[in-house]
Amino acid sequence: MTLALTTAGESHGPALVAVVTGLPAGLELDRAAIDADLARRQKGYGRSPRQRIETDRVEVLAGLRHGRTLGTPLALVVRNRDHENWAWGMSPWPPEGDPSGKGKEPVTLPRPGHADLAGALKYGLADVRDALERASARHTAVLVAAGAIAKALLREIGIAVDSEVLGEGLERRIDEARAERDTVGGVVEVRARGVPPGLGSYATKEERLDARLAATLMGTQAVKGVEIGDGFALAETRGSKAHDEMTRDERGYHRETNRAGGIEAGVSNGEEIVVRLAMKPLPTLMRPLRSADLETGEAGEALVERSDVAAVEALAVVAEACVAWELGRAAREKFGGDALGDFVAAHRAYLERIPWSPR
Ligand code: EPS
Repeated sequence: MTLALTTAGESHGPALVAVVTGLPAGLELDRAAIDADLARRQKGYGRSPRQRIETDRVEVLAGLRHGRTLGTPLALVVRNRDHENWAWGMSPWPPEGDPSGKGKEPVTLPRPGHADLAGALKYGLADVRDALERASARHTAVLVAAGAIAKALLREIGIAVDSEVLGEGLERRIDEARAERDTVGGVVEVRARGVPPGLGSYATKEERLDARLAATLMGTQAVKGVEIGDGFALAETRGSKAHDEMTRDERGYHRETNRAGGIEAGVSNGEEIVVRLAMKPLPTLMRPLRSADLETGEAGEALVERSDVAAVEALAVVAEACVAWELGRAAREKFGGDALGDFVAAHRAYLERIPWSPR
């Protein structure tokens, strides 16, 4: 038994969609809680004016009855309100009538740092828009909706996931970058509390929890680095100072330090899971970088579009959702169950067997 997620949707198309499979029956979903995470993702300093157009809300088309999961595929939709401004340009079917609105003209000057060039070459596209629309981080809205559902599942077994942006002076950095028509990135940290030892497995790379977290986070737009626990700093540390000594009391095993970030050998060890990720500055610049035209080959300046100066606070919400999703998936693998009660009971029985309890 595992969770699976399939998504579709373009940034200025009609909607973003997701199909979630592998949820137990009987999980209560709170629409307001999902929408609250969608709203958190839209906020943050330095976001594009696009966020004044969108008010993201989840719609459920299948798999839910009276707020409880049926144990069947759950179909989610988040509409793109901006689509009405792109109705001709992003029409799924051949558009009718004269060209109007946005997206009429083909984009032929690829932006360094975006999917534009690689996408156009790979798929044989004459209009870069056919690549950038799906590559856009707009897609993360529906990942946040799926993550909010994973958080509801994890809450049933006492696991909580949260996130923050690390570092000082983000607003000042954003103001300075905006004034110079530039963009910034940043570092995000995600923590998960209450994760029991034993999620993930050292048996294969595919099962290793650290590898899975790294993959889901690296798979998120603009992420260029991921570390678990002390990560890169461990390379400079002696073994005697790099590992987390164990103690055991009436509540079971515990560590005073957590340099491993809660994962050893690809398996959660009962300490807090700590993951950090580095986001590159966004590639759509108001003072564009050098490029060359796909059609004519002539030198030019890359596409300039409305964009965010920074989206690092949004990335924190997305990363939190991705970590929750992956932990939810690992928990489904370990505890199984068709009914929510089976899942919760398997978790309880496991905690009765092992010398560990949440702190
Ligand atoms: C994005 C470009 C901008 C962002 C977008 C991601 O879109 P637009 O060109 O419509 O202003 O606003 O992010 C979102 C719409 C969102 O909801 O996060 C990109 O190129 O990745």
